[in-house]
Amino acid sequence: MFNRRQIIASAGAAAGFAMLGGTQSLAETVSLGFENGDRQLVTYPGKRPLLGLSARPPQLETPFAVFNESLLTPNDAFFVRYHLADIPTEIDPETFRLAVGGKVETSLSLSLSDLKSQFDTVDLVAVHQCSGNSRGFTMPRVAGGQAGNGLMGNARWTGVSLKSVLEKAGVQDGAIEVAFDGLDGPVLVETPDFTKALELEHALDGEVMLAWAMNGEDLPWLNGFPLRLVVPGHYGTYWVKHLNQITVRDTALDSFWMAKAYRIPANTCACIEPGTIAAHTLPIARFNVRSFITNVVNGAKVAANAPLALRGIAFDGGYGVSDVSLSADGGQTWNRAKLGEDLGKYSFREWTIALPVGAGDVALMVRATNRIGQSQPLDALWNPSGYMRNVVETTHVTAA
Ligand SMILES: Nc1nc2c(c(=O)[nH]1)N[C@H]1C(S)=C(S)[C@@H](COP(=O)(O)O)O[C@H]1N2
Ligand SMILES: [Mo]
Repeated sequence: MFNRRQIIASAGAAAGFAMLGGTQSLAETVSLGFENGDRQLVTYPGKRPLLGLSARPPQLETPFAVFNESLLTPNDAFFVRYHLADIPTEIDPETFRLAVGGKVETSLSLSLSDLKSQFDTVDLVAVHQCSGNSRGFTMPRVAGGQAGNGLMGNARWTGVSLKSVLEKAGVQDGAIEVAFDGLDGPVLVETPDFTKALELEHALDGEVMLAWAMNGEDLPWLNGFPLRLVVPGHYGTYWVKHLNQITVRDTALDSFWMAKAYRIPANTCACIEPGTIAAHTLPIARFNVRSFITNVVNGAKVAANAPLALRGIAFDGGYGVSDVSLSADGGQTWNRAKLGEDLGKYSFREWTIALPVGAGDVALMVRATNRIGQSQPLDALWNPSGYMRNVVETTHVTAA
């Protein structure tokens, strides 16, 4: 399997295009439903045709229909996001090493087989979502990748706990943070390298993982082969890909990606009046609650005056979804959906319902609540980066 990966990578490097540019398929265009939301389907190594957002660096969005296929998002359909164009095109999994250093008793240099043999292997189903998922729907519009709802996915991650690796290295007194760096880098020196940090307590919570597999297979190249950080319930920006360096720190990391980017207004809604500037900001952290209908799309024709079979997904930042309710009358009455199999508190939760609908234009709304009572706003909130969109989603159908 490793050999196959390396060949894919070297073929990409040789072609000079395949890894970084992908191939465009059939000039097929998909509309995401907002201004400038037309996307071409593009094909990259290890991926089925996905919605292309940019080529350098590669950014690929999952077509929404995939979320109706299965509760676990297939590896070849999983979204891809990078910030820096210099992404690795050759990695030898035999010589790959993870360095663990900084404020530790013993610096470590771990191969993949060291990770697999020296620590307990753990498994966790968790949603991975970019902070800017759904940004393209933000009104008034904001700068940044104009994404539909496809910068998310749910997978079973396999690896070791970060805690076990940090314990082996021995964290020194006075340490406050753990920083992470991957093999990708900037093309221009002026662009800052992509580095992120977690507070020490979070890094030691036993849930943050160093993962080498996704849904039972090696990580796809573009999702961080051969090793990535998995930070359950937290936005994708912390899920550092091609992870090769962990540094325990006694000062806060003030990299561009911590100090300037991925920050939200420091209030409970993470929102401000459009056009204003937040007085105080915080690093983005846990997911808020979201839910989607997956089997019926905007513009669908359905039977009038009959129960409509709906299904979809809901998730939150790791407290667990406790309720999903739907309305077919603009939010006046809500009907409780039946929750499906529980794959764990960090997973997509499936729901189903037979929802009575009337006739004519019907607005279907879905709203989830989690175990600590967090839910979704009926009116969209706004922040200048278009992060954390979680408005109650409305699907317009015609019942005839
Ligand atoms: N090395 C590296 N890791 C990274 C990034 C990056 O640019 N470089 N982007 C982060 C962001 S913002 C997101 S949303 C996720 C995307 O992960 P994926 O491409 O596997 O979907 O990776 C994170 N980890
Ligand atoms: Mo992201």
